[in-house]
Amino acid sequence: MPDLKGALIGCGFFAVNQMHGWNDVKGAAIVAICDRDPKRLKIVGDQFGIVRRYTDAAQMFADGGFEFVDIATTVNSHRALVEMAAAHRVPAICQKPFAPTLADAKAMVAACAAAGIPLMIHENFRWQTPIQAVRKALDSGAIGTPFWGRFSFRSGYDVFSGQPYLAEGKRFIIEDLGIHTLDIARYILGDVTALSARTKRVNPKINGEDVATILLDHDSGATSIVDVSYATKQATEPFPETLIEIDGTEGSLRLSQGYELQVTNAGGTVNSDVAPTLLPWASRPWHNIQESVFAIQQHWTDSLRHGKETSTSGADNLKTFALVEAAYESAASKATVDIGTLL
Ligand code: NAD
Ligand code: 89V
Repeated sequence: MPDLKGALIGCGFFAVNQMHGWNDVKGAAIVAICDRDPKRLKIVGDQFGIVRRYTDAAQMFADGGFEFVDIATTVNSHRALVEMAAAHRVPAICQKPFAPTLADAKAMVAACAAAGIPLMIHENFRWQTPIQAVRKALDSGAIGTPFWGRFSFRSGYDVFSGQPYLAEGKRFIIEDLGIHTLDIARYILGDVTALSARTKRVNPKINGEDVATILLDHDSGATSIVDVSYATKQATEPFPETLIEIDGTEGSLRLSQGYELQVTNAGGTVNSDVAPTLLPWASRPWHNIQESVFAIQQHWTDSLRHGKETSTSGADNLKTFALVEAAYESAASKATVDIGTLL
């Protein structure tokens, strides 16, 4: 079967990882790129040898010749670009965060459903090797039924030099990074019924919150904590590792710094190394994220070829995005938010 032809919109900081990922994916290839900034268009076009280049997404869609689009722009353009894809009946991947508001995200899901095209949110953290290893350990029944969890991302890494817009928005860590951690909590312990949150801004040079602590009630009856910080200076910087603790009826599981997974039950304790692969184009410490970019893009390609729903479809990701909205609402009101009222 020939490769699926794709087009990519947004040739910025993160898209370079996506372009490397597409080079490695079996069954798809990028044939056209678009960025409204001609400098970024040239840098990425030259680096990856893409001849078809556009500064206007509408023109690229009008010219066509591709079977899916990968939207790698920042959040404010997501709705217009996904709706453009829907209008042209082109299956779409959209980077996280889904949209500026839950109402926009719902409209995007509705537009794609009406057009009959798949929509996947590029929510890649659940595709990281260590997170997949945690999922597998739970699926094996090694710790019985989980009743408590903690999903923790605490770092002092300077994310602002690569992504200066992160310092500018009124919202920061929940919308940008907590969104991944909340998605991991859903992926590991299931959907969430209610949530309460507290936030803080520690770094005086940014506009949004850089610390958040979120308490989640899961459908299953489990309780979990999602705690995220970009204001935490430690002896060994863990960026970009998500650390996980799960207690179950038959044992417990700990994913600790250095990508070590420990599973304990009546049979004893098993330690394993669940470190991500350092792909040839990747660089530490980003390799954990970079490998998951390749993984989610391969998943998209396989799903599109076989007509299957993706793990992080638009419909699925509404349930993660609702947790983001709920966390901001709860932090402002100090009340617990019922997730069902948002969906
Ligand atoms: P960036 O600002 O470096 O790049 C965005 C690019 O999109 C820019 O070059 C800009 O000119 C272009 N662009 C914006 N609107 C456009 C439009 N309408 N048409 C054509 N081009 C347009 O941003 P970034 O850091 O690469 O982030 C992009 C997205 O990736 C964000 O949503 C961010 O949250 C997400 N991101 C995801 C991960 C992850 O692991 N999933 C990591 C980093 C960033
Ligand atoms: O993954 C992300 O969305 C990135 C970072 C890891 C820096 O938060 O923006």
